[in-house]
Amino acid sequence: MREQPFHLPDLPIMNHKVYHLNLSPGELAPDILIVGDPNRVSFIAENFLRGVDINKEHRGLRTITGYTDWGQRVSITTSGMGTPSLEIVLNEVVALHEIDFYEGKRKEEFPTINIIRVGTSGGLQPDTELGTLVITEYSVGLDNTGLFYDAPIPDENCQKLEKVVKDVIEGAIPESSRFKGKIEPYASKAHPAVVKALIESAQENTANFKSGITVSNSGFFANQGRSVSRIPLTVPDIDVHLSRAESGLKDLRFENMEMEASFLLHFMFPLGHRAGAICPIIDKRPEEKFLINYQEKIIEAAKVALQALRRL
Ligand code: R1P
Repeated sequence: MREQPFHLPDLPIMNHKVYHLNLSPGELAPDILIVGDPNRVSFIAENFLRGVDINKEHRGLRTITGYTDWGQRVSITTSGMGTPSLEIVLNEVVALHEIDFYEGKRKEEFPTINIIRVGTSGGLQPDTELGTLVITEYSVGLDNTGLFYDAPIPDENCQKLEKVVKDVIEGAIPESSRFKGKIEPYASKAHPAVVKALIESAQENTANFKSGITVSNSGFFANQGRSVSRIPLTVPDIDVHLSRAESGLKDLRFENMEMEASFLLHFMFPLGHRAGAICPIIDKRPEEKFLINYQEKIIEAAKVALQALRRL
């Protein structure tokens, strides 16, 4: 990968804190859970962290740092909803570890960041039950945030996935649409060590889980096939088309849809940091099934993710 030089003025730092997360280096551990909802940060911390010494919030982005029962320092932080917000958070997460704020340059040595998304998602496969924890092996982004980071393609499976999803999307867009040909999927890969740690941890906890491919959408409604406004959808029934598509990857299906995994993996993988995602399925719209109270599932996913961080 061609390396881009670091320009200090590009990183907003105020009083030795990154602007959006409002954190100084040392306040964020290199082992991190990242969640969409700021209230989920407190909820998981209350259930799993002791000796909390950092609890900060700015612009809806809460971060709590403390210790697990086995004495591992872990931070839980917020992505907000969608890849544009996540892009801000991840740049600051990486800068907090890689940049020397006093010298104003990148450190020669920095720790490897392990970061696992604990999110919620919609199910795509009829035979995957509501409440199943989906461990992402690959993600396909239908957002365009990732397209602005020219990272090399991680492997040939990603190449296959980009083609499969492009064909599915194009096949579903009506000929008359002005956006035909304009949605450009990008595929990204979870770090294999994180996938392995999540699977082992899920097995140990006898969690109901599956590993699979996560589709990350750039929005919640039309982008995921929900028709609520009066405007026609560019890709009608996108969820149905994806659920029926063959991924072309052995044993892996398009299991779930959410809004962050694509960019998380796309951004962290080329930097040599390790990222993954575990998201319970909380709705299956074709069957009109919803998990109203999914907090129990969040606890289950967070426990699996924290124990995965222990293995890394
Ligand atoms: C939409 O309601 C949000 O929920 C899902 C989507 O990815 C999106 O962020 O994840 P979280 O529950 O982690 O926010």
